[in-house]
Amino acid sequence: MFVALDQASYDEVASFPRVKWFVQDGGVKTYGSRGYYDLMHMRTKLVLLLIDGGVSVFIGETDQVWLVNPIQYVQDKFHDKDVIGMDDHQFRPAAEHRISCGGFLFLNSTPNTRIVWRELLEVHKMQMGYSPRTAEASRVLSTSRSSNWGNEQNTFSALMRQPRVLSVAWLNDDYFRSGSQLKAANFSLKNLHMIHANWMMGVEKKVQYLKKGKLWFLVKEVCSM
Ligand SMILES: [Mn+2]
Repeated sequence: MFVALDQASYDEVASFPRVKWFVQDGGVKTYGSRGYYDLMHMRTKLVLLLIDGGVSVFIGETDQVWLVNPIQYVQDKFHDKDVIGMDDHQFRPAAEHRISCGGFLFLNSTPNTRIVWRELLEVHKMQMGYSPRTAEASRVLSTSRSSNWGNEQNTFSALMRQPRVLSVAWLNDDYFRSGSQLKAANFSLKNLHMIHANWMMGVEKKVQYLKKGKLWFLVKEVCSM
C-alpha cells in the first residue's frame, strides 16, 4: 500500500492500493521539523492499526532502491521473529547500540510486537507534546533538543533494547545499507540488496547520489508506475 503525500504521487501509483495523506497546512516536512515528526506520528498510528488487525507490516520509503525483494528475503530467513530491523548508523556498532531505521522495518503482527508498538505510540505522544509525560516515558525519552527531538526510531530502538518480550533480528549490513554508504568514496554495489538514500536532505541530493552510485533506473518513457 502506498501512502501518498501529494496529488502527483497519488496519481503516479494509481495501479497500487493507495491512500491520500495530504496535510492541509502544507507546512515544512524537512527532517527535524514538527511537520516531519507529525507525519512520523501518523505513520506510527497507522502501523498500530494494521498490526492490531493481524496484518504484518513492512515499512518502506520511496527514497530506497531495492535490488532484491526484501519481503521474500525476510519471510524466508526470519519468519519466526517479531521484528526485523536494519541498522541506521554510518559505521557498524555493537548490537546493543544499534538504531533501527524507522523507514525500513519489518513488523510481524505478533502479541509482542503489538505491545511494544503501542508503547512506542504512547511515548511518542509525550515526546511530541500531545500528552503529558509520565516518569516511565521520561526514562525512555532523550532529553536532547537537537534535530532528533521527535525521532520515533530512536525511541523504538530504546524500547527494543529493553530486556524483555521482543524477538529481534538485524539485517546484514553488507546487503542492506544506509545512505551514509552512498557518500563513501569506496562505495560499491557488491552484495547490495537495498540502499536507503537517507543521511541526505532533499530530493535533488538523493537523486544526485543515486545517479553517482549507478542506482538510478527511472526513465520516464520506459519505466512508469
Ligand atoms: Mn527515507
